[in-house]
Amino acid sequence: MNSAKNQPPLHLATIGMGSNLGDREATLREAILWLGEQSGNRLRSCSSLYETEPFGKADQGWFLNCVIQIETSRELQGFFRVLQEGEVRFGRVRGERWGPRTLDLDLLFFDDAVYSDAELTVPHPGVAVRRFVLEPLCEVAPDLVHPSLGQRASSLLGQLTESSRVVCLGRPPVVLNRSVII
Ligand code: A4P
Ligand code: MG
Repeated sequence: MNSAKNQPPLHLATIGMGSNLGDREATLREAILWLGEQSGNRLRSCSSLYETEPFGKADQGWFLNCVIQIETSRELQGFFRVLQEGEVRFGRVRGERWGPRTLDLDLLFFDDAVYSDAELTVPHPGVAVRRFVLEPLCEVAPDLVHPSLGQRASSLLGQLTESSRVVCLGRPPVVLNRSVII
């Protein structure tokens, strides 16, 4: 039997999810369940679904977005590889930048890591300027402090001037089983 002190340390990953192709809600739901089932991972929180106007490239369908948090014993790089695998698994076809996609998984935060290489930048550079990220983020973690800006998610949303339309649908893509969430 493992004692607590033999467990690898847990990290908290915050992920922005988006879809604007196919059965958007089913894709988000299945991807969330899959991420939570991967070894070392446990789903901790999940925002409502948000129907959002496309940002950056207007001539495409509206997105469904949400933000989830996963506790993980994986390190940053290993966790990011799982996200990339999830994008492939759920049918993401890489096309034009900011263009339509069945599933986009953006690693918004990983604890308070500040990191950048050719593949990965954390916090995600778009966090502070995107309403489709900040609204669901504030639902699950309004007090989360952006490690390089030093401001809470709720403050970033309060200061946001970006005004694309974001409609909360009032229901999450998955219902958390509270009995397994500490
Ligand atoms: N990458 C670096 N850091 C990260 C990170 N923290 N999380 C790299 C995820 N990926 C990261 O991403 C391009 C590269 O970013 C990858 O190779 C990865 O290694 P991509 O997903 O291939 O390309 P992309 O998504 O088309 O471009 P980009 O600039 O990442 O776009 P975003 O930021 O993902 O935005 N409007 C609404 N309403 N809702 C949306 O969800 N999404 C986008 C895409 C545009 N407009 C949107 C939405
Ligand atoms: Mg992306």
